[in-house]
Order: sequence, then structure tokens, then C-alpha cells
Amino acid sequence: MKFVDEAKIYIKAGDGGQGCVSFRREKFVPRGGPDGGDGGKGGDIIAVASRSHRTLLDMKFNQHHVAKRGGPGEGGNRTGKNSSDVEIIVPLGTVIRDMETNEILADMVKDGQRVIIAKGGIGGRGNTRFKTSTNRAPRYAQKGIPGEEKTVSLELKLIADVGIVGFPNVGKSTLISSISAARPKIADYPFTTLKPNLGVVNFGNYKTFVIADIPGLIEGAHLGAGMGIQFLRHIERTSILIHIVDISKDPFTGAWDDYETINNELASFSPAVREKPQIVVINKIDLTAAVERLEEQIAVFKEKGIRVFPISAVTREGVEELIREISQKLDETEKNGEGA
Ligand SMILES: Nc1nc2c(ncn2[C@@H]2O[C@H](COP(=O)(O)OP(=O)(O)OP(=O)(O)O)[C@@H](O)[C@H]2O)c(=O)[nH]1
Ligand SMILES: [Mg+2]
Repeated sequence: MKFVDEAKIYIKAGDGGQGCVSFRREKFVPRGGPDGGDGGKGGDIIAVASRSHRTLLDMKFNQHHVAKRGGPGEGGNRTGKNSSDVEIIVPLGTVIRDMETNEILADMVKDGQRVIIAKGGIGGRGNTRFKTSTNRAPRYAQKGIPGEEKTVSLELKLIADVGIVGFPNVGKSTLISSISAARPKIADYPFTTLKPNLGVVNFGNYKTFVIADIPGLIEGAHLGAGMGIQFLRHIERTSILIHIVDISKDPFTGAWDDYETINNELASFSPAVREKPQIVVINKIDLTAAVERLEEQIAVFKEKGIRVFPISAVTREGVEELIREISQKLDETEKNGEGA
């Protein structure tokens, strides 16, 4: 599941330091030879992938990234200092392109991955290097090589952490719109959602996760009923699923039945998807029909050892607890090394 966030930045690696022209001046050495050292290397611009960065927002506020020039060479054949590299930390899933050539410079897919996206120039050679048998006292040295300079685009292809599954009309899109800035179409009929929607959920001061709302599933979806199950591939890489059931509907056959039906469809699509950790949510608890059934329906799940989160996606009752549970589950899966 992809969600695109973009930024454009200017990067300039450090130029190489100037080579030095210098001659030895020592007592008792009347005509000292050349001893100008080479310039140091300019700093590289390095992209670093980080799973704890979730957006390119930083890049929007900070569009110029310039590394320092290498230090100049010095007499006594001292090489100039290499300048330190400048790191640009980007979220996992960022693709970096040279805007002039459209060439992909880096595809940041692994946490901690480092790619040099602009190379610092090497230092110019000092005059020592130009000494030959015919020119024992060269009076010139090289300038450093300029550092690479480019304008690059960053494009973040977010990978959803959380997928929402359930029958049509249970309130999947309503939930994503109540917890993120996503504004999918919501309506009181089945199959309102025809393609996946992604939302970014912020909670606490710095934590975020990406949640995907996909079209509803029905019995026989794996045989092509309703919208089919092809949309499930959009949640194949999520770490956890939110499984929503609606107990307000009429006729009502029991939340457990619905839950099992959806799980069977998930299993038909892929056992791995079926095995993802699920958070079971009973939605629409603001409606009278739901209130009347709530206790008994929760009890059915409880008997099977499954905790249920009753919410109203409309009034937001129970939604905070749900978000907390999602973040906790995500932390757990991250610790276990699961997930995307
Ligand atoms: N009263 C009440 N209505 C809700 C709640 N959540 C969703 N609804 C309503 O239920 C209907 C379906 O909501 P959607 O969010 O479109 O449902 P969905 O699961 O995305 O449906 P599909 O996209 O068709 O699969 C809409 O009329 C919503 O306003 C809720 O918590 N309480
Ligand atoms: Mg929908």
C-alpha cells in the first residue's frame, strides 16, 4: 500500500581542499624542496534510512544541505583535514532521484541503510606531488575537485502498518477519517470504498503510524463475490489488522459469525494474512441496537479468549483506547522483528 509524500531539496557536497604550494625552510638546508601537502576531501552528503522517521516534513523545512570544503594542504607535507559528511535522515521507503536526470540515486528500504547521494570532491594535490627531475621546485598546486551539487526529489512510499478489514458498511472508512487526515467517501451502503485509502495517525508527541482502509469483504470474496479479495494485497505488508464488526445491523446473526466469515476469506487469500495479529473492534456502539447486544457479544469473544474494543467511530467513544492498543501492538511486533 503506497502513500506518497514528497519533497525537493538542494544538496551540495564539500569541495576538495586546495593543495598547498610550500618549500622547506630549514636551517642548513639552503634550497629546500617542495613540501606543500594535498587538500583534504570535502564532506559527502549521505542519505540514511530510519524507521523512526515517518514523514518528509523535516525536508520541507530544511531544503539546503551543504557539506564543508576539505581543509587546505599545508607546508611540511601536511594533508588538509577531510570535512565531515552531512547526513540526511529519511523515512524508510524514500526514493531519492536526481531531478535533472531523473535517475534514482537511492531507494531507502532498510533501516540504517546509508547511500552517498552527493560525493565530496577530493583535495587538490600539493606542490610536492609535482616535483620531477626537471622541475624540482614546482610553484603550483591543484585546486580541490568541486563537490557534487544537485537538486533531488524525495518521494516517500509509505508502507501501511495497520490494515482495516471487515464487512462492507461496518465503518472502516469512518474510523480512518476519525483518526487521521484521510477523507475517504463514507456512505450508508455497501462497497462505498472502491480503492484503498491511507491515513497517517499521530499520537503522543512523536509517534505515528500508517493505517490502510480497504474495500469491504463478504462471504465468497475469494471466489470473486463483491469486490473480491485482490485488495488484500495492499495489507499484506502491514504488521497488524483491525477487524471491525458491526453489531447494530438488522438482521443480525452474531458478531462471531461475521468475524469467522471474514477470517476465512483472509485465510483463503493468504495464511500469512490470516495469522497477522488482529485487534477486534465492535463499532457503532452509539446506536441503540448495538447497545442492547453489546454485553452478550463481547462475552462471546471473551469466552474464546479474545479481547474486544467497543467503539463509536462517529462519536469517538473508545477510539483513544483503540489507538493506544494499536500503538502497543505495533511496538510488540516491532520488537519481535515482524512487520514490514
Ligand atoms: N451511528 C454510527 N454510524 C456509523 C459509525 N461508523 C460508521 N457509521 C455509518 O455507517 C455507514 C458506513 O460507514 P463507512 O465508513 O462508509 O463503512 P465502510 O466499512 O467503509 O464501508 P465500505 O467502504 O462500503 O466497505 C455510514 O453511513 C457511516 O456514517 C458509528 O460509529 N456510529
Ligand atoms: Mg469504506
